[in-house]
Amino acid sequence: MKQIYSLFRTDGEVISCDRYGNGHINETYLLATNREQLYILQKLNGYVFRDLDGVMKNIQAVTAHIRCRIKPPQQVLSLVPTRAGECYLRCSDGSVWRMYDFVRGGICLEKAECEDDFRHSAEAFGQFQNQLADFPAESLVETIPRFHDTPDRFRQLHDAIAADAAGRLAGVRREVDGYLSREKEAGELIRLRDEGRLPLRVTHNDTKLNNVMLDDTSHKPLCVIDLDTVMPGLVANDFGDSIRFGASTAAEDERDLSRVSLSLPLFSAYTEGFLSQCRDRLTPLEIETLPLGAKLMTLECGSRFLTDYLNGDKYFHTAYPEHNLVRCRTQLALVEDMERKWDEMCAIVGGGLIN
Ligand code: ADP
Ligand code: GN1
Ligand code: MG
Repeated sequence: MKQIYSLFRTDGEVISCDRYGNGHINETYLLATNREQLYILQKLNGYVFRDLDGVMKNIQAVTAHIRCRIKPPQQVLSLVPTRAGECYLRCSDGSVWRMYDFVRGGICLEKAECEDDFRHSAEAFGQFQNQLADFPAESLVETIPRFHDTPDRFRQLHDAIAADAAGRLAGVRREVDGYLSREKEAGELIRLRDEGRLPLRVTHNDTKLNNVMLDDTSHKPLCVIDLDTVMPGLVANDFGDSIRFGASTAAEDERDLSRVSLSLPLFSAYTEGFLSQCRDRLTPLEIETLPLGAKLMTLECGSRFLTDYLNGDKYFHTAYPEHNLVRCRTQLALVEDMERKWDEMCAIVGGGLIN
C-alpha cells in the first residue's frame, strides 16, 4: 500500500493503514500519520463504475458546489490531491485510488440508536437536496446508467435466471417467485417520470444510513458521504433507499426473517426530518410518491442482491457464499411488511392516491 498512499499529499508520514467501514462497493482504508492527521484512502470499484474519470469529475464539481453553501459545523467531503496535483491516482494496472480528509468528530451508524438519529440523517439528505437544487444536472456524468431503473433491474434478473451462471437457480425458486410476482409494480415511478409528472433532480441515489455522518456527540447532521452515485434522479428514490435500510427493524443481512419489519416510528421520524428541509421544493406528487419510493427501492435492491447471487457474487462485497441470498430475503420480507403497512405509510406522508 505504501507505493499508493505515498503518492498523495498527506500531512506527515503515514504510520498505519487499515481496512475500514462497511461499504459494499469500494475498498476503503483508514490512514493515520505521525502528525495526527487521518485520511480515507479508497480503491474505486472499476467493475461497478465503468467511467471512473466521470465519477471523480462529478465528485469534484458537487463538493465544490456544496462547499459554498454549507453552514458550520457541517462539512463536505474534501479530496486530497496526488503529489502530481491530480484528484485521483490511476496505477499502471488500471486501478484508481482517491483520498479524502477524514471527517473528524463524526460517526456513521449502521442502525439508528433512536428516532432522533434517523430524523437527523433525514435532515442531512433533505439539506443535500437543497444544496444541489441549483446545480446544473445536465453536467453530471451518469456514473451507472439506469441505476434506479427498476424495470431494467428486473430485466437483469431475468437474464441471470436464464443464464444461471453459478448453478444456484434450483435453490432459490421461492425467492425468484417472490420478486417476479411483483414485477408489474416495478415501473410505477419510471412511468410517472416518463409522463413528465415527476421531475428529475440531482439526487444522491445511495442514501443508506452509513452514507451520512452525524456529529459524534450531538448526533446532528455533519456530512453526506459516498458521492459516487450523485446523478439526476427521483426524490422518491433517495427517500426510499433511506427507509429500506434505516427504517427496517433488522440488519440488511439478518438471517432471522421474523425480526425484519418496517418500523413506523422510524418511517415517521425520517419523513418529518426530510420534509422539514425540502418540502417547499417538492411537488405534491413527489411527496405523495415517497412511500412508493420506499417500496420500490426495497424491491429493486432485493432483486439486485438476488441477481448478483445468481451471477456468482460479482457486484456486491460478500462475507460468505449465501450473503446475497440472505440479503435478498430480508428485502422481500421488508416489502411484504410495507404492503401490510401501506395505508399507514401513506397516511404518515399525507397524500391522496396516485392515478
Ligand atoms: P462504499 O461505496 O464502499 O460504501 P463509502 O464511500 O461509503 O464506500 O465508504 C465506506 C465507509 O468508510 C463509510 O461508510 C464510512 O464509514 C467511511 N468513510 C468514507 N469516507 C469517509 C470520510 N471522508 N471520513 C470518515 N469516514 C469515511
Ligand atoms: C451499495 O456503496 P454502498 O455500500 O453504500 C450499492 C447501493 C445498494 C447498497 C445495498 C454503487 O451501497 O446501490 O443499495 O449497496 N451501491 C452501488 O446495501 O451499487
Ligand atoms: Mg457507502
